[in-house]
Amino acid sequence: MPTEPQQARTVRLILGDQLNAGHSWYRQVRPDVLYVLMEVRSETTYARHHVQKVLGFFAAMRRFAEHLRAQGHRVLYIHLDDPGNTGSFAGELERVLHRCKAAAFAYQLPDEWRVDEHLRSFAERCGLPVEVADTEHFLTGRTDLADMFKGRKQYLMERFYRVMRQRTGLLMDGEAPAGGAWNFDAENRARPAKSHLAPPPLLFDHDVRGLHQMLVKQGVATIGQVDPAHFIWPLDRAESLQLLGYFCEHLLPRFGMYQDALMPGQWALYHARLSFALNVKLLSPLEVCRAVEEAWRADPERITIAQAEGFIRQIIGWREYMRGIYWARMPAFAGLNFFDHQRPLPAWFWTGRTRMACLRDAIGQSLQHAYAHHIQRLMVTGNFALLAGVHPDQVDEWYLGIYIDALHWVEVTNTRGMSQFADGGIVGTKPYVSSGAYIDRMGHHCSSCHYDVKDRTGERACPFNALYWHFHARNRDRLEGAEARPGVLQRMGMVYRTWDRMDAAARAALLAKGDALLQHLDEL
Ligand code: FAD
Ligand code: DLZ
Ligand code: SF4
Repeated sequence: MPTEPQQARTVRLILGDQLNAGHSWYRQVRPDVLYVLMEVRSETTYARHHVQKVLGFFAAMRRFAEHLRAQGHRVLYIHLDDPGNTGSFAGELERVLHRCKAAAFAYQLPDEWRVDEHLRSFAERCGLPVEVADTEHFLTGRTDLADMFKGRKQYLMERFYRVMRQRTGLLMDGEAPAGGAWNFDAENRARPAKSHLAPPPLLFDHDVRGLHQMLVKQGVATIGQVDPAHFIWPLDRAESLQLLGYFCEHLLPRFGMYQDALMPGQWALYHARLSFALNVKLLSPLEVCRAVEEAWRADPERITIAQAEGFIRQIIGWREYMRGIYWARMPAFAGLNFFDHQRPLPAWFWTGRTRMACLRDAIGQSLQHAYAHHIQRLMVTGNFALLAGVHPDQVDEWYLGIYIDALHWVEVTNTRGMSQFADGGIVGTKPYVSSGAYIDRMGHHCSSCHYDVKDRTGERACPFNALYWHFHARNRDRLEGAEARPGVLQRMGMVYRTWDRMDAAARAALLAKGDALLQHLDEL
């Protein structure tokens, strides 16, 4: 332990994703309370994280500790390389409580099931009175979604979202949705011209070389690249607010319109890149949505309702909804494998070395920046992994490690649920899969790809094409059969009608091509 023993009546633990300066804990400076933040080995090893993710968490935690100290709070910060660091939350807590002769222990509800279990079991055996506080971050409680849909088969996101709009008053004109509709998705999702250039992403410029050296010295195994002299992610609240301001000013005007676009080399397009700041709670979801609503109300000509609504839906809709699914369905959710997929992830997911231009770009930038935008995650990497029949454990492992914003509650629900349909239709009503035509329609990778997006079975045929049909053919029983939910069945009908109308030779050629691709996934 780094400092002299500090006696404290109460020890309050702050986890790495609980950097919420607005929490009621900090309203009063209390000399009898010691706040503890800890860098521990268990958190650097539960997934093979991107190096920028570990740097981002540790650097933001360190800044938060400084912020609390500057406010007059007593803070103990445990570094990963402190002598005797036991490497786990429970191990360090035991030492701290003992050294401080603490009379009580408090923590905020963790967002991850794994950490929740770990701390609950520690709390039960620590022999002290324990207080568990809310994080005061989310707009819904852990069980709100489950309560709302009690007795129903499906959790309908659109219904949940409307309730959230009413509850928060966001984009509401009295009882009615602003602009006369709840959802303006139909106006979104355009393809930019090939020459279109989005404003450059706002990058910070932190020198985290000392921290990086420490990780290397400690042998923390990571993936991805970093320039530690110029670390780009926001590390405190002021920077997070700056990123939010930049988004509202420069990106929001076209956010919805180009939300699904895929542009070679433009790694963030009109996306906010606020997920890290939100997930570690440097920003609150409500303040982000309010800023966006304010920007729209101030200049509705430049920022149309479709842009603001499209963005706010992601946060008070999808983000809260995924959290609700997580707490309704964990721990079983993390083991679901509806299609019984068993293949390993192609090795090039870890290097980006593939001839498929869309995947090379999405994976390459993920390794370079610890970030890909939603449609790359869903319709490029996720789409490919699902069509290729990769085991969802391997898909989850990749997504949980590679993104700076990856925390289990929002990673597993998006990956196993929305993207891999391994939940059989809890999150979505049909698998998010597409052939190459969709990727071509939404962007400009295909024209410079080794493969031909228009070809389905030739030597250079775009692999997405045959794999798309192979996926539907091999999973027909599951998708149409008794196991499938009614909503799934309805939505799959059109695909199977098209398949059935193809002549037998075309179907056979697609299946043969699909088989061949599946046998050589590593060579694509
Ligand atoms: P923007 O596109 O600008 O959206 C704004 C905000 O909306 C995001 O910051 C995020 O907080 C929220 N949001 C948007 N879509 C979702 C969604 N589907 N679920 C939850 N919140 C959403 N998001 C994570 O935060 N962590 C993850 O580990 C994660 N893993 C994903 C894995 C897969 C396979 C997929 C398909 C999506 C995943 N997402 C995850 C959701 C989404 O892709 C990211 O939140 C988004 O790309 C973050 O970038 P951004 O801040 O620029 O988002
Ligand atoms: C992601 C992460 C990492 C890499 N390291 C730490 C850490 O050392 N200490 C810590 O408190 N939190 C860390 N985190 C975040 C946690 O793994 C975890 O995801 C959340 O705290 C769960 O709510
Ligand atoms: Fe991706 Fe296929 Fe287009 Fe190549 S041709 S960029 S693999 S969709």
